[in-house]
Amino acid sequence: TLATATPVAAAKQASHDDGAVQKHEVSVADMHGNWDAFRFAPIRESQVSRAMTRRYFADLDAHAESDVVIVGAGSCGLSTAYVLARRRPDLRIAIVEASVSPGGGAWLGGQLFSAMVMRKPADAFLREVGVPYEDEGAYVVVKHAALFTSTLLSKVLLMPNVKLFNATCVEDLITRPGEDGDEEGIRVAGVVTNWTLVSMHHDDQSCMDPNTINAPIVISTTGHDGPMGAFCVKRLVSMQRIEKLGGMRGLDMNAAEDAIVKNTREIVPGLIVGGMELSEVDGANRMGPTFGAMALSGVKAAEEALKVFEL
Ligand code: AHZ
Repeated sequence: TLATATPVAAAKQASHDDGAVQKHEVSVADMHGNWDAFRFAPIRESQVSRAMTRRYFADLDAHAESDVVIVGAGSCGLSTAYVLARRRPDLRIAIVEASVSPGGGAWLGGQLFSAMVMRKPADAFLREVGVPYEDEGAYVVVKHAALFTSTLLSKVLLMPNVKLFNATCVEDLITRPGEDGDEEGIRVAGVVTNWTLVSMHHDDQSCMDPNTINAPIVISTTGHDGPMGAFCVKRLVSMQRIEKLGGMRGLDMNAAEDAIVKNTREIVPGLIVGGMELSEVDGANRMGPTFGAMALSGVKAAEEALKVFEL
């Protein structure tokens, strides 16, 4: 008929047919020695586009109102997400990561070396996540930092209550007036986001307005200062909510790791800060390539957020 000859009708027919093809499951073993007969299940290009865009826009829609936004998917942000999402599967958690690749600085142990060191008692976190290590007494060693990051990342991504928006950056905070007559104060009530490639071009393109996510709790783990790092605390300074940053101090592994975990806290109502972003607020030392404080700062940041939901 004329109707089935139109491109749209043909596309509908193709997607109907594909549904039938997908029901037949083969094993990899079935393919051995059978390559002449090999072919992929047929597909129409629009199906690929729709499979991605439908899910992405449904996720954007659902997470426009989130319970928690985690800014930055480095070792601290991913550890935070793991603990929070496991403890409270009912919370809707959005992770916003500026880079295409989540993981921050935790794909290598330090410099260009692959092993990752964690001082005890952070080995407890590795056991909980299921990352193997060698015990060296006061510290443990994961044979490749990428094993830590990929294992943690895969567990976080499998959780149904977590959505990672990568290649997306937080470019501002949503704020509300402070409570109970605190005229100077503010409460953080969510984040302003944009695709990172768009954020990078605000200077040479005309207005490309951002998106928003409302959430009662934002956990910022954007790392120490750098091109993108320490984003949320730098914004608190520019909006005159904190006077100035302490500035990250020199390297002292012993002082730095204890301080980062102990100081992980709600800096202004609605904004919890963890990981190396904190060193910029407090003027804490850096620790270099030892990652226990990042994992346990994440555990504490999650716990701080849980207090709010358990009120
Ligand atoms: O891309 C950043 C990285 O993946 C991301 N990020 C930064 N600004 C962002 C923004 N919006 C969205 N505006 C943003 N994402 O945040 C992530 C930070 O990860 P990281 O590994 O840099 O920080 P961390 O605190 O999780 O781990 C720090 C690891 C370090 S640094 C250090 C030292 O310098 O001595 N030692 C350790 C263990």
